[in-house]
Amino acid sequence: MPLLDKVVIANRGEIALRVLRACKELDIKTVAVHSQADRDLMHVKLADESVCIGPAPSTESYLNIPAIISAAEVTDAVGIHPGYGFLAENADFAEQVEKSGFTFIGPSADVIRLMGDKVSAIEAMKAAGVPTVPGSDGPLDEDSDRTLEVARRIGYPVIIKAAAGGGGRGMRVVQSEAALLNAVFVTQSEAAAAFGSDKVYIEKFLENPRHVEVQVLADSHGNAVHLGDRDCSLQRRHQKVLEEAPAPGIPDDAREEVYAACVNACKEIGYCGAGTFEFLYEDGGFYFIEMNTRVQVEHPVSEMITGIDIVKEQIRVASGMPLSFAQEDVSFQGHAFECRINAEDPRTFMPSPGPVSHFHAPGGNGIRVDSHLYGGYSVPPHYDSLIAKIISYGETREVALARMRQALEELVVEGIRTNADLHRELVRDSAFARGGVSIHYLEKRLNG
Ligand code: MV4
Repeated sequence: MPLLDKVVIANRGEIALRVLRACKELDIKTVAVHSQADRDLMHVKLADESVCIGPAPSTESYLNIPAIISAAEVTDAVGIHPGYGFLAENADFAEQVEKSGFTFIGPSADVIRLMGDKVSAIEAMKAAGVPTVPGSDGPLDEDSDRTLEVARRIGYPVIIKAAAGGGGRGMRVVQSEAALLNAVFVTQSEAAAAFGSDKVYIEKFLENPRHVEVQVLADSHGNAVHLGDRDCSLQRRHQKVLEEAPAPGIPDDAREEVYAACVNACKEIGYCGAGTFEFLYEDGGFYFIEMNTRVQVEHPVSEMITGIDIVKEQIRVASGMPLSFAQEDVSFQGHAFECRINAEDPRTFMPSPGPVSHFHAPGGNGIRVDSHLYGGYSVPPHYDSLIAKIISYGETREVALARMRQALEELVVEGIRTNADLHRELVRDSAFARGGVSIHYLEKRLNG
């Protein structure tokens, strides 16, 4: 079974460059599709062909499904890689790509849809033996007595979540029974307005968990593997800031048990491609919350500790080929960190676009920089503010962290404001250095 011959990269910035590099390694022709504001993107220059798909606003370009499919048609491409964000988890996009005769580089539209509805995702995972958060095990209905009963059974505090939400959108914590029914009503109304569905569910609210996620890869021949876990607890307003692999301090037996459940779930749901199982980890237990059906920003830390190229595997399995390795071939070695460098004001966190006068990427042993930046490039104001990912690897967590400290010293980004100094502080933070801080640590540190 041959690899796809030509791929449209339906994204921008660092991930578009990351996908282009994987295509080049696989000797696959590349088509960059870009907005009018993105003519100067590095991957547009490096791609074999490029097509302007619309004006700067992403609704008219990177979210413009007909424009992207037309670009595939006019360039005779055969596959479309969605990257992350934009259309990556849009089941209608995946469906239209396939119906137009192209290969969507990701799981089937049906699986994207199943995981997009958090109620059906949890149901599927629970059925496959993945540990979930105690909760309503299904959507809340009109029967408010049953709602009160569910909350009483699991115990307060509880959290109400929109089935169509995810990533922190459409949720509300409830501390006591007196506040429950009103909170359900408000969450339903907000969900109807934001997502066009008022479906909500209840979970026990875990007060001080870590965010630990499991990377998986699966092919269309029934093979599924895991690439270990990542700790993404350092976040601000649901935006991850600094990630690492593996998650520190997790007992081997707990880890192996959750890996086996994730791999089994992939087989049960007919998963194909790269995916991430998101868990809350508290008091030694894993609790599934969501599955992401795309390649993630932080995938490089898993690549560093396994030596596996996740994007190349995505393309292989989308082409109908089997994974290039089996679970027994995966050996986990060392530790990796990733610092997300954003073009943003260090105090207000507001985006700080504009021309980059100087850019110097760090280097040396164990340092990888995934960035589309170059001196003279101007960061457009229309998109996400991620401008670079600095990834460090070491045989031990301490070595990887020391390398990250030095890499951040070497980094130079001039002309725009960035969060580099925040990272320079975090890699010197004693609690972070010990490992295992919770999802609330960074915000508490910033506000305290
Ligand atoms: C939770 C939770 C506590 N208990 N669910 C936020 C993002 C979305 N993926 C799920 N989120 C949470 N769900 C229960 N039952 C706390 C969060 C949460 C969170 C989770 C992961 C990373 C950062 C977070 C920040 C605030 C709240």
